[in-house]
Amino acid sequence: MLNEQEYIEQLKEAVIDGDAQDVVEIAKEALEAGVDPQVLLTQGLMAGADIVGQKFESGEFFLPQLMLTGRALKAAMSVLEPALQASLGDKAGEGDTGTVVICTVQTDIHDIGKNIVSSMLTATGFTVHDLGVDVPTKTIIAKAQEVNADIIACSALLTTSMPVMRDLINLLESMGLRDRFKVMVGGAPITPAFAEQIGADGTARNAMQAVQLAKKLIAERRQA
Ligand code: B12
Repeated sequence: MLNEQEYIEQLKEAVIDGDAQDVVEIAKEALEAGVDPQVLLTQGLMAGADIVGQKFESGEFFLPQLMLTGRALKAAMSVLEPALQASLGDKAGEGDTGTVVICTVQTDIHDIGKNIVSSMLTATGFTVHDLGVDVPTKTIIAKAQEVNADIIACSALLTTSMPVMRDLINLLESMGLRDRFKVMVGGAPITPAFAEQIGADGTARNAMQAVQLAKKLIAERRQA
C-alpha cells in the first residue's frame, strides 16, 4: 500500500497522462486506503489539471491531450463523487438550504468543476437547476425567476468568459432584480478580488467551499 502523498502524486501523474483507466484505479485504491476524497480532488485532480493547463499554454501539450485529461477527470469523478458526498456526512443536512440555478456562462464549455459543485450542493440538500454550459445571461435570469431561485451560481474557466459574469450582474441591476438573487461565481481563474470587483456575493476555490459559501448566502438572505 502507498502512503497518502504517493497516491496523490500517482493520481496527479495519471491526470497529466490523460489515462482514464489509471485515474479510476488509483482513485479507488486511494479511497480504500482511507485518503480523504477532498484531498484527492484538490491536490490530485485539480493540481494535475493545472499542470496540463500550463503545458498546453507553453506549447508542450495540444488539444488532444487537453481532451484526454478532461475525459480522465470525468472518469475520476465517477469514483470520487460518491465519496465526496459521503464526506459531507452529518453536515449535509445542517442549516438552511435553498434553490440554486447553476451553469457555465456563455462562450465557455468547461463543465467538470461546475458539475462537482452542482452535485455537492444537491447532496447538501439544495434544489439545483443545472442549465449546462455556454448559457446566455438572459436564460440564466429567466430560469432564476421561473424557479424563484435564492442563488445564481456561475462557472467560468476561460479568462475571456469572465466578463460574461459582469454582464450578468449588470443585467440583473438594470432589470431591478439584483437584490432578488445572491450571485456566486467560480472556476479556476476567478479570484475574490474579481468577484468583489464585479459586485458578486462571493466565490470559492473548490466544491466544498462552494457549499459553505452557498449556506452562508442563504443564511444572509433569511436574515435580510
Ligand atoms: C480539461 C480542460 C478542457 C476540456 C474540458 C472538458 C469539460 N467537459 O469540461 C476541453 C478539452 C473541452 C477544453 C477546451 C478548451 N480549453 Co480547456 N482546460 C481544461 C483544463 C486542463 C482542466 C479544467 C478542469 O476540468 N479542471 C478540474 C476541475 C475539477 O477544476 P475547476 O474547473 O477549477 O473547478 C473547481 C473550482 O474551480 C470550483 N468551481 C468551479 N466552478 C465553480 C462555480 C462556482 C459558483 C463556485 C463557487 C466554484 C466553482 O470548484 C470546482 C471543484 O472543486 C484547464 C486547466 C485548468 N487549470 O483548469 C484548461 C483551460 C481552462 N482550457 C483552456 C483553453 C484555452 C481551452 C480552449 C480554448 C482550447 C482550444 N484552443 O480550443 C477550449 C475552450 C472551449 C470553450 N469555448 O470553452 C485554458 C484557458 C486559458 C485562459 N486564459 O482562459 C486553460 C486554463 C488551460 C491553459 N492554461 O491554457 N479544456
